[in-house]
Amino acid sequence: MIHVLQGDITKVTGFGAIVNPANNSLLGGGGLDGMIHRAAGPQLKTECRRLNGCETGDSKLTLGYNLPCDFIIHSVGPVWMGGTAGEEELLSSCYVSALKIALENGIRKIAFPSISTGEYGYPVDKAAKLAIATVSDFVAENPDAFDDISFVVPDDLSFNTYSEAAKEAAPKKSEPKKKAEPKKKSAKKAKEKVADIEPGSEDGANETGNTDEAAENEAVETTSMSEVPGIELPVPTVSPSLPGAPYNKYHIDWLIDEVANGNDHTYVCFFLAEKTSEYCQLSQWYKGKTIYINGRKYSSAEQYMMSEKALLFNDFDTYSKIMSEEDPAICKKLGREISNFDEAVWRSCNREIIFNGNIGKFLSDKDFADVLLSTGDAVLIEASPTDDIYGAGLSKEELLSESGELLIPPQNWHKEESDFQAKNELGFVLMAVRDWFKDR
Ligand code: AR6
Repeated sequence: MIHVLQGDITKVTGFGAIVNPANNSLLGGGGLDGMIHRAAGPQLKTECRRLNGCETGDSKLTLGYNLPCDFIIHSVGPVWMGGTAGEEELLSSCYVSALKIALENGIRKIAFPSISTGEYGYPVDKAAKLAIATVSDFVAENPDAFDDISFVVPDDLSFNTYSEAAKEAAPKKSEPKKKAEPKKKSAKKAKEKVADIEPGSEDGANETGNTDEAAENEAVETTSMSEVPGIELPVPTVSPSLPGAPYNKYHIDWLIDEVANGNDHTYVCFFLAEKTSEYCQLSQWYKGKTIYINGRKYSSAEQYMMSEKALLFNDFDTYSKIMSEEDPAICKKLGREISNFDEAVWRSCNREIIFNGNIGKFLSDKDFADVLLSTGDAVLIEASPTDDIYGAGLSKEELLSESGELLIPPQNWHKEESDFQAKNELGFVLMAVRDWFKDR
């Protein structure tokens, strides 16, 4: 379960998340932080800008972008001041907060660096003992939550120091088992990981592991086989890309080509907070009349979307919480807590789900449909300065006047890989929904 590897953490494969030893701004820096930002690409900084920094001892989550992992957990360690400024509590809190985030997001394999022992000057031997003890305690309290927690360190000295600390912390064979016996499902998973996974081995990394833990998992496997409940639904894999599907008709490249080819368009910008505009009804968070889809009632398109997101990953507990929650902001938050969540699967399905939800929304209520149809052939741009959404890849300055009013496009549309958010998924999908209504 707990391993120490020697190598470059930006290159390890097989982990759901790596941890970045960041600073309070979360906007990148020197050391490993800088390396992680360079390897992940500029979209990481764009996402980090929206996080409003991070307190020392705390952690925040982003996507992994070009790194081989799905997520990055950014954790801000303390600067070593001699040990009397609460450094121990703060460093321990980095590991706990990072593991909590992993737990909440169903991330089962995490690679940690040695937080604070570079630029921040924390002595490696003290940091290693504390890191291993903190992680071991957290794992003991959450025995089913993780498959692999590895410390990835670059040099011999830290490899030996962490390996020694891991050996000292490992339970002796004669000690009684601390762990409550887990349910069969997780016991099986644990065994698979022990048998199959050698993170970092492609990079020729050294590895040392807690083999008592492996023996314990084997034992649990054989004793709890008979507790298997009924069927288990498969978690979906990425669905095929369907370029002909109606919801894929409009996208940023289409818009850029239209402008380049001189095809004229008018534009409608919408966002929820602009209550004086009837277009605020196009927002997913708008709560108007009840929406009916397949015999179920929803109070907003967001509630439909988040409930489908939970169903996609067979998380029925979160599904029922979302279905009994009227506040779209809380629905969205619950949607971030779905277990077994896989970003790539979600990205491959969410346009279809937004499309279906909005067909349902506009079929449920004529006022909604009239507002959508009143936009004619305009290009629809979701632009919500209060949520940092600036439409199809616009910067804040391009979309907001100095007095805070929305400016009407077109400006320079930026590609997805630019520094600006360039998705406008809702705007483009709503255009496809509008086509569907027009064709009826
Ligand atoms: N893989 C694994 N570990 C590495 C790698 C690598 N590729 N490269 C370095 N390390 P540091 P801090 C080790 O300084 O002390 C930044 O400017 C390195 O040997 O990156 O928490 C931030 O923006 C060291 O043991 O992080 C902050 O301002 C450990 O990673 C500040 O540094 C952490 O070194 C954070 O300082």
